[in-house]
Amino acid sequence: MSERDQSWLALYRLMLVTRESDRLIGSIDGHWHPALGEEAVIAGCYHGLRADDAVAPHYRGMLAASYARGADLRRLFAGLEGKLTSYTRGRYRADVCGPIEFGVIGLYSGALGPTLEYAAGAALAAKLDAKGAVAVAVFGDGTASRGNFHEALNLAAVLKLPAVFVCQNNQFAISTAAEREHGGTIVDRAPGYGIPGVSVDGNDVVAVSEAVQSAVGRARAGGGATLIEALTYRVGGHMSADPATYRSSEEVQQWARRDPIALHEARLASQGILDASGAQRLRDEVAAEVARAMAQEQDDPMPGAEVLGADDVFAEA
Ligand SMILES: Cc1ncc(C[n+]2csc(CCOP(=O)(O)OP(=O)(O)O)c2C)c(N)n1
Repeated sequence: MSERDQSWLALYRLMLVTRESDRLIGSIDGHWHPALGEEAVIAGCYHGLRADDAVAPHYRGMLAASYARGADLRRLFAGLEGKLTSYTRGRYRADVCGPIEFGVIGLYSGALGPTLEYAAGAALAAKLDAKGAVAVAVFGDGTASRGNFHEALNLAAVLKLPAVFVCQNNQFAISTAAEREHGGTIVDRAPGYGIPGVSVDGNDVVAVSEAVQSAVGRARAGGGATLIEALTYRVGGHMSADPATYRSSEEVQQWARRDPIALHEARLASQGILDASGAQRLRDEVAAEVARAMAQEQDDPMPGAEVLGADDVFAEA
């Protein structure tokens, strides 16, 4: 199988893990933030990076990003419930904070925006290290209206940092539609910083992956930062318990018809890479993997007071 075909299959699998985890968690947790319809942006951003690259994922997709970086699904699920077996030993939520040992930067304060600046900092560290590592920051369209966006992109442009900024534009910030969030488009801001801006179909996983990989290659080669806007749509609610009555069902249906997983399945089939029965096999395999991880985590213990009060949350100076 060619390298391209392997990569397309890996993208497909990652989208399936994202959706199946979402489905299972969302069925028991009304506060979960599902990424239904946005899987192509998530898979396309985190596939194909180096182990020494840093990522600062959008919170909607944090768990899948952590998985893509090599984190264990059972331990990630344990992090949703504050279990001892989670990466932070029950001391931070895995839905907003991925494991730093896999180069995943989290929303440590819970505020949206600072992760763009953390990513710029990681890119500066990578530049000083001079080993070709990059930082990829992914953020929502609502987050792009925060001042952090400007500060991070300005710094990355001025210092020619190896950074890739990807707007996971799902066209909503909770109940506020994109046209009431910001004027113009996100990508049109790139020339203002003197960096390239790339607009991509966020429901086409191959298009997203190619755009990210091209920007990553440019950053590795010393070419500096890129801003990518991946336009998609949040088919689910802001949270799994959100009925999302602030938009028409016609609009939702229109986007649901461009389902990123179905689109990629059709491509894999038409290129002779994976037929319908192969796709079903992979779906079953992923569903079993996700269900097994969730079942195993249910038996994991909670941390005791000695763990919750421990001071190993600080790095050695
Ligand atoms: C600084 C800050 N303001 C407000 C919030 C509350 N909040 C949580 S999610 C969210 C919507 C963010 O929209 P967007 O960046 O487009 O991401 P999406 O939820 O659409 O994926 C808001 C306002 C927050 N976490 N941080």
